[in-house]
Amino acid sequence: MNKDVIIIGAGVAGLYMLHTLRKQGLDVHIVDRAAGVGGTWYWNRYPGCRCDIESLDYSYSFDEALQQEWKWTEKYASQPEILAYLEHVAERFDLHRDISLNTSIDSAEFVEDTQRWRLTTSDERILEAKYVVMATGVLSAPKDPRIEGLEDFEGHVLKSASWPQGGVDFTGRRVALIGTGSTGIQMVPKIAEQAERLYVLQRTPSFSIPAHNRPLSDAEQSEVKSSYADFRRRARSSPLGVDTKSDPRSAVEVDAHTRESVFRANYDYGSPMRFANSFNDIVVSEEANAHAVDFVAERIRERVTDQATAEKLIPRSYFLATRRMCIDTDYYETFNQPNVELVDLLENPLERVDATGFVVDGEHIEVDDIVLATGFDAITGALSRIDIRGRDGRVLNERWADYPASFMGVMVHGFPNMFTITGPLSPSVNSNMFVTIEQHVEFIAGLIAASEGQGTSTVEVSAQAETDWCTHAEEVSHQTLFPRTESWYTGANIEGKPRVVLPYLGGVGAFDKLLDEQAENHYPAFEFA
Ligand code: N01
Repeated sequence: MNKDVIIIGAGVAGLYMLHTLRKQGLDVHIVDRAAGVGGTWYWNRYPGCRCDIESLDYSYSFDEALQQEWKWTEKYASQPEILAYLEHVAERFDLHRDISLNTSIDSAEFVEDTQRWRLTTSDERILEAKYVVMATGVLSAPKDPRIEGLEDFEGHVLKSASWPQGGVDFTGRRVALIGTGSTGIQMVPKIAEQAERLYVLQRTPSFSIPAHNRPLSDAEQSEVKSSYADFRRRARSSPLGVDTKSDPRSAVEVDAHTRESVFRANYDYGSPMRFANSFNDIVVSEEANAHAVDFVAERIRERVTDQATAEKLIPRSYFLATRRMCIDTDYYETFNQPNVELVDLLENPLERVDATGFVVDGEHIEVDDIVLATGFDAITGALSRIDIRGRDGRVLNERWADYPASFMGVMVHGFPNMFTITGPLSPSVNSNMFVTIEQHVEFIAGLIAASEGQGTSTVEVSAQAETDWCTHAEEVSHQTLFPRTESWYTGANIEGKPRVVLPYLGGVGAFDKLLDEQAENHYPAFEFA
């Protein structure tokens, strides 16, 4: 196969990239290791899986007819509904004819002689293209949790990010669930509905607030759709890519009554982004953050009957919202059920798994199934699993061994004609991903058009522009509490990964302006050769 552009990944990013570049008259093809389109939403089909960004926000804005015609059923869409939406998009824009599924890329090499990329699939086929776009996802490389004895377990080991297609029936089964991030928190109530006994093995607790998920009325949808373009514009110029206003006041400066009522209103609305933006200093001031922590801790105590369990469920080792804040449906209440038990691994670490169960504090507990909700090697993980070699044999994994340098998450110096969608140091996971994916896709399409318009062989970000961006992203992150938290945002969940705040924290709106400035000024950060 020899193409103008090969895109790796048929998720939200890859599908829009294909559609956009095809409209520019380019010969484009997507490869994806999955058997269907949808990316993250193809793989993550575990019980309770749904989005934590509201449906009317979490969708493409690029096509007016699409956004008018598609009807969401709930405030927060479930995984099957989002997958159906992405499948609809692939059909509607006739994308399938340029997608190869069940195709995994092992390596990608920039060949100096031809100035083209040479990709090798896992079944040793060669694909070539002038440009390659990595639409490989930010939460698509599951972490290996390295649990002693897991390979000896004779029951089922189920992984959230590769859940069996037909679902799993836990009726009458004893289940151990490991991991209490967004994924674990969504699964716990669902598994507890069926399981005879559910052990929730928690190392670090999460902050979670009720989602208050509900059906979306026709009237609500019509209201947004009556001026959808304006709604999208506001989202794109907002800090997090959603059309919500943040309170301009400091949590420390308002009086206690005001503080409580602002927190209460956002908590009752049920949106982690709104709650984390209750005041302008929640993620920059320790004191402001402590007020938010106190408010949520009190709610956890109200929701859990057994107060010893409640105390274990309250996070104490990091600042609220510097790890992804969760939303839930009855997560804490599930611990009031007699068939559910919290196992606090901070108090008593998981000693090992064996053929029939797990051992904690010297006690062996028998289970039939182990569910892993242990997270991802985020943002750089999917790229590091491909052997990527750029100019002069530069290896991306070596380049990123100490620091994941990138210009705005879109390109790495030394890797000409290779683009990354929502790569490191772009807003990515700290935003509404649909918005920041659209930003990047449109920017890359413009850059490729500029390159093709000039008849150049390669386009590459300059070393200086990349260094300047990394410095800026670091400076911004150090104005916040994020670098002081151990999380997947900072690479701390993966052994040996450099500690860097991976998402850019300067805001989606500011980021959009900077991308526009590049385009308006003929891409000063890039060298065309
Ligand atoms: O992963 P996580 P996730 N032994 O990394 C624990 C998005 N998402 O899949 O922190 C025991 O947050 C680990 O404990 P610790 C969203 O952006 C969104 O839940 O390492 N425990 C932690 O508790 C989210 O943030 C939605 O101490 C081990 C958990 O596993 C991101 O995906 C839904 C362990 C991993 O939590 C990732 O969420 C789902 C071990 N060896 C996901 N290794 C929505 O939109 C890890 N853990 C709602």
